[in-house]
Amino acid sequence: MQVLALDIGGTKIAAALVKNGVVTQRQQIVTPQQNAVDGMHEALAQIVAQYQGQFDCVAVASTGIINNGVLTALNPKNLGGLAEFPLKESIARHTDKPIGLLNDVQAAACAEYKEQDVEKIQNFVFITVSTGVGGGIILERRLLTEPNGVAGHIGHTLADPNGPVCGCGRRGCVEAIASGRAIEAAASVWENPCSPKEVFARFRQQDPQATAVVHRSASTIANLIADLVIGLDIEKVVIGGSVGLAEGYLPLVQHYLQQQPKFYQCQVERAFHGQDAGLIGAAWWVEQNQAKLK
Ligand code: ADP
Ligand code: BMX
Ligand code: ZN
Repeated sequence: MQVLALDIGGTKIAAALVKNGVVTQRQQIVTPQQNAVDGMHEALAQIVAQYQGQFDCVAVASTGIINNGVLTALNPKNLGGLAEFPLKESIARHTDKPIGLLNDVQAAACAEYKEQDVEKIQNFVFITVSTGVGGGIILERRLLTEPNGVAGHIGHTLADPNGPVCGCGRRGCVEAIASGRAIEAAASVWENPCSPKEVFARFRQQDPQATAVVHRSASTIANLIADLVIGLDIEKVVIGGSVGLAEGYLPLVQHYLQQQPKFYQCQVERAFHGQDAGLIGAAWWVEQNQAKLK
């Protein structure tokens, strides 16, 4: 089956054709931030038009809580203020093929879990450190999506009760400290402000300010992993997203996790599929779940 896969993140929208896990005709655009609702409708219309006649179904991995085809942002600030969006209906205006949708990180978790030795690993989490921080949780070899699509929103667990207020309204979420947007906010008030990409470049040159911010993010993610391991008996964690995949980040997360007592530790690896995990996972998940497409 030829699947048109979309991966909608807070920073970028990727689209491609996926067949048997192979990605072709991949393209990427910037996620609309101004006039977010109209911008999203237009972006989806353009993407579907470009692949018209080449796919049997559509698989969408999207940031936000995805339930009954509707995207509800837990953190609307990640999507230019867009709080609720009729994702399925917007795409269905341009195609009569079946459309399946799930959260972006839940999708990526499927793709990455498929690469594991599933005989050995039954409890698995994929974490993205990207615009936000998200998770996809696989327990007893099954992805958690029911009943409301909320499972895996681990970026909104508590990291620091005195930390910054998160875009979701809660104070001190992991996302408010560790995400790309959190790094961007920290670096925006420096004497010499810069982007998260540049923060990492400075961190690799041992700049103290950049080092502190990157360490704070990585240690926060390590604590999150420790909580998941002790709460859910997670055997392995895979990390993706542009921050998660940035050179030097994963070793730091591993370093901080190794400082925890033994029962809190697990194997932590980099995403095998890199930036394509969401696309591949969405296509796979939709093929597996055609009967109960959300
Ligand atoms: P999305 O959230 O749309 O899935 P990404 O995974 O690319 O997209 O994450 C976007 C976040 O990562 C942004 O905050 C951006 O500033 C940051 N970022 C992008 N490239 C890099 C990089 N090379 N190193 C560190 N951070 C990066
Ligand atoms: C946020 C939340 C999650 C999402 C995660 C990573 C919104 C809009 N998104 O915690 O649903 O999975 O970010 O998303 O509330 P990304 O855009 O960083 O890939
Ligand atoms: Zn939050």
